[in-house]
Amino acid sequence: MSSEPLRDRFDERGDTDAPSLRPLRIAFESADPAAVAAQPDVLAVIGFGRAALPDDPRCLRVGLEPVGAAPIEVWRGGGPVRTGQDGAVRWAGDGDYTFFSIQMPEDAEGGIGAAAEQVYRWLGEWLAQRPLHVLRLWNYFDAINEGDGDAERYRRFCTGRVAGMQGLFGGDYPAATVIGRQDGVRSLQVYGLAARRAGRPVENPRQLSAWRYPRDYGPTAPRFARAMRTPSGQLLISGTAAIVGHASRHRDDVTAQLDETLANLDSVCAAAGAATPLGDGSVLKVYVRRAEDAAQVSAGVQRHLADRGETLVLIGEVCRRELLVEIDGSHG
Ligand code: 3EB
Repeated sequence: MSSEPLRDRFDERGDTDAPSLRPLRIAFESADPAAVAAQPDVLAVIGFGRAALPDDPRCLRVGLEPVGAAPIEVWRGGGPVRTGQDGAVRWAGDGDYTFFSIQMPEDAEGGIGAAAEQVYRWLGEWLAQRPLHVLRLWNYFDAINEGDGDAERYRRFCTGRVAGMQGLFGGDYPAATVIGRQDGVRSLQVYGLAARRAGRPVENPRQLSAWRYPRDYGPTAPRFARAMRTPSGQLLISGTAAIVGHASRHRDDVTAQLDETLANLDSVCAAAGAATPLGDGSVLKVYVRRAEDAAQVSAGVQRHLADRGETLVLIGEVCRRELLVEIDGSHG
């Protein structure tokens, strides 16, 4: 057990008029995870599929299969980084930014809903002790579309998440991703980025805000912002798919879904007032439901980015069965 020094606790709370933080550096790197984790400015090393990672609060293996050789995702702060574990929460922070993660096995009783509730309750308790503002959350679990109607695992996850969140974020939800793994491991993985100052949530004018989704999509609407502008001006973009308004578009047509997804990404960048279009300075994760779509989707994304930016393609299941592709990432 460890905790932040008092100096950090009494640091100013998020104040958008105050000078901004330095940007977090996010990149995909092809390097030995242990060597990277040993570098003093590294906040997070995220590996995918069968990656072997050191047992360290900065390191997290996500059981999503990469397409082709998988790089690691590396976050670098201003260093030096301190690490610790408080109960179920593992963290690494440099005073400006904190990477945190929680993994929770789904026990037989409550399953995914109870796991989500518990994880978000723990997260809330941990945050209550710290002057941190959550900017971004990722949620990964197995078999997201299993179960019919309101019994679908994603819908049960959404209900448990809201129960556990309680008043956690007020109305300013972090940007988020929820993607299903295909690894058969019944364990919920939640990780995120918090900062010493608050960010500014951004909505997408092409999409209904998720917390306003109608009942058709489940008893508990998901609560997340379409993107978060960080205190340094970077844009952290939520999982984005071929949804316009609240409706899924282009059923059974992965090419058209990709184009709609890219239009949504461009739209959220514009809404955030991004200085440059998607491309330079973009680091994107592309989730495809079917491995056979990977090459075509990857090529389509590269074309849209004019071969700039960095992309990683992963096999992942989107929370609505008809959706074949989703993209998240950072810009700037
Ligand atoms: C969507 O736009 C697609 O439940 O937190 C994307 C990002 C999606 C986050 C969440 C769900 C979530 O509704 C799915």
